[in-house]
Amino acid sequence: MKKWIKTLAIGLTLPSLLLVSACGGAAKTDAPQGSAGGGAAAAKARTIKAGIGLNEDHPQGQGLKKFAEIVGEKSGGKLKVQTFFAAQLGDDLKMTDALKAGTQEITIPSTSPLTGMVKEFGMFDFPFVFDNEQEADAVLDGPLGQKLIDKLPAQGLIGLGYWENGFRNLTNSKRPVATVDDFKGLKIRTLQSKVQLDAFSALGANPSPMPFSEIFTALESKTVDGQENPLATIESNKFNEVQQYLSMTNHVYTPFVFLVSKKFWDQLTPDEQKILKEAAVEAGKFQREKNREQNKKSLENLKSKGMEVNEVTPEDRAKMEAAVKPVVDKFSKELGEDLVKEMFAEVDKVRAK
Ligand code: TK8
Repeated sequence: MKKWIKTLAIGLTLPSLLLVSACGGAAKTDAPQGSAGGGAAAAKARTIKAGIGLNEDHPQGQGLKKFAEIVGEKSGGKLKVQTFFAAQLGDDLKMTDALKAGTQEITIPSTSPLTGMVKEFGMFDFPFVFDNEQEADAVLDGPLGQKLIDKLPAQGLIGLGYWENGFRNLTNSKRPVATVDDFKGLKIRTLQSKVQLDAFSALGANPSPMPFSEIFTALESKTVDGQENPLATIESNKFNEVQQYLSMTNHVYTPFVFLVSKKFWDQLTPDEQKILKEAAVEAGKFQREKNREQNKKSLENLKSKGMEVNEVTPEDRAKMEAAVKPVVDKFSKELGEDLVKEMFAEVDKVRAK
């Protein structure tokens, strides 16, 4: 039985953390097989650091807590998930890099900032691909979603499935945005993704990519005029306090991808891997439901908090779609036309039902 260094999860300095990871990944103990929780076994529980960018009360935070609960139950306390919220461990990219280094075990970023590692995730930044969550679920939980997950191990990452960030809507402090012309000159914070950058430029806006945790300050200081995120995120991060206008553009559906450090994953037994996989899938179903419920509530809450909400007519949505089509065509070639075709074919299958 491999001898494992037992580490204190709190208070380790980086050098000693690197020492641990150099010795073969995250701290691992050989808790006696089949031991129930409590007593010596609990003291030997392996701690798994899981961090996300959104708040504890956001559906992503609720999903992570559900994941931790399921893992604790299924492992009889031998696997203990330590949860960190609101970018306490850094933004999506920083946490993903920590997984690759083996100094953090789990994070659940949006796919967009990962396009520097798996460029094909950029397809999920194409505007107006999905009309509803059912179409998104079919693509993400189907063969195409798996093909992109299969590209993660080469990046030192294991993907256990997709959770839901959701349909993104534009907020800004200048004016209602209902037509393509209304985007003109607006400084909009975007995700760190070339597709998003080009799409907002094509709409006439001035895109400014930045990590999520910098958005509120950028809006408050008017460094940018607006941002775009799902309604639950807009509410739970209080963007309504610094944004007057909410446009129901629903312009992109962004997934979250559930990531595990490959350095850590490869140290786990098959049973432990099975527990994490099952828990990620079960908590993912819970999280999607919570997200959909919350988005409905958040729209009403944001209105009651004083945001001026405007819809986008189908005609104006069609004009926005036409404006970004050259961007979709350009990146379809760059990302792989076969994969893009497969995504649209999956969507058509759902629509044909
Ligand atoms: C949170 C981010 C956020 C995303 C963004 O970590 O950056 O705007 O929508 O949900 O992943």
